[in-house]
Amino acid sequence: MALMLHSTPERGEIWGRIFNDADEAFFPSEAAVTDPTKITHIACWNLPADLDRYPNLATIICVGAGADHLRALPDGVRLVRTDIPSIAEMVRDWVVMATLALHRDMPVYLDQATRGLWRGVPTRRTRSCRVGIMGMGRIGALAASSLAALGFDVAGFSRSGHPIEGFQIYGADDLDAFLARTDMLICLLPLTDSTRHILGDALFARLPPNAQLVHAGRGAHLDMDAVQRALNNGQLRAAMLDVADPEPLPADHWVWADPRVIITPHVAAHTDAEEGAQFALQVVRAERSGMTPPGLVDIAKGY
Ligand code: NDP
Ligand code: OXD
Repeated sequence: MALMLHSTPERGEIWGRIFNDADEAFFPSEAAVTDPTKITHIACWNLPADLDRYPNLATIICVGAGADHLRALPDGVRLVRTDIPSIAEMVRDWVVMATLALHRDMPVYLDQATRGLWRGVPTRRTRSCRVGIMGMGRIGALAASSLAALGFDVAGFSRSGHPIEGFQIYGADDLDAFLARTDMLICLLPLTDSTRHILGDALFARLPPNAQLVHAGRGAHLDMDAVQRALNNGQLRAAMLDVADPEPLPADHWVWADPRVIITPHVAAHTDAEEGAQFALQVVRAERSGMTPPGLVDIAKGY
């Protein structure tokens, strides 16, 4: 087995050291591969241009936690997403920051700051805010615990509705009930055929008026025009987004000028190079011993 990394030279150097220490075959770039038949694993965010070059390719390892953009692979090639604690922890941190920022009216204060306006709005306790997390996987469950520890009234929504101790979990059939009790909607879903554009008019209309949106999933979960409509008709009070449609967001997009939206440029998490390499090593070794690799994507489910 041999792994090729399709990334930056800096990451190639770090991965090279870790694979070398572990005595596993490693190529830091496409240019370093002289015999493509050796390559069984490719680790990347975006696929190399010509996968046909690698006739013995068995597994693509996405270096991020969401692998939606890599699902169309040649028959028989497996897809693994990087499932490491630091990614989940970084997104959890961003979500806690965003939830507190909206709960404590930061969009209002950031806007007032541009006009030198010193004026307070009423402050509410966290326990009066019903948080609803769409996507109670690795990241959603971690965010739920942290927000609950801050006093927020947290519930979750997942495809299966499988129970998570300490939280009321709504399943796919209970979306209406979940939305009706949600003042602060947090989206941490994977992007699949069933979740594309889920954050649209129909969903916003089922939230209580003046709800708020925190979104760190994928840009294509959003119908951006519907977000603007919901802000204008009072369905949404404010939103904090880490992802957008499209990315990068054009400089003349309405979002930049709207004080009700705070946006960061898809930075909730970055994959630590060392942890990413250690994870890829685990994948290679699990597959060599005939075990299911960690982070294996179920292509039929879409995540
Ligand atoms: P997981 O696969 O661990 O969890 C996904 C969750 O979503 C599960 O609870 C799953 O339900 C639920 N789900 C999937 N489809 C549906 C659906 N149609 N309806 C309702 N619930 C659904 O993913 P992670 O927690 O690791 O990551 C979630 C996403 O976060 C990633 O896919 C990526 O898009 C995004 N992300 C963003 C980052 C950023 O920097 N902004 C960084 C990392 C990730 P069930 O439990 O029943 O399977
Ligand atoms: C990821 C991301 O999926 O950075 O890890 O979005």
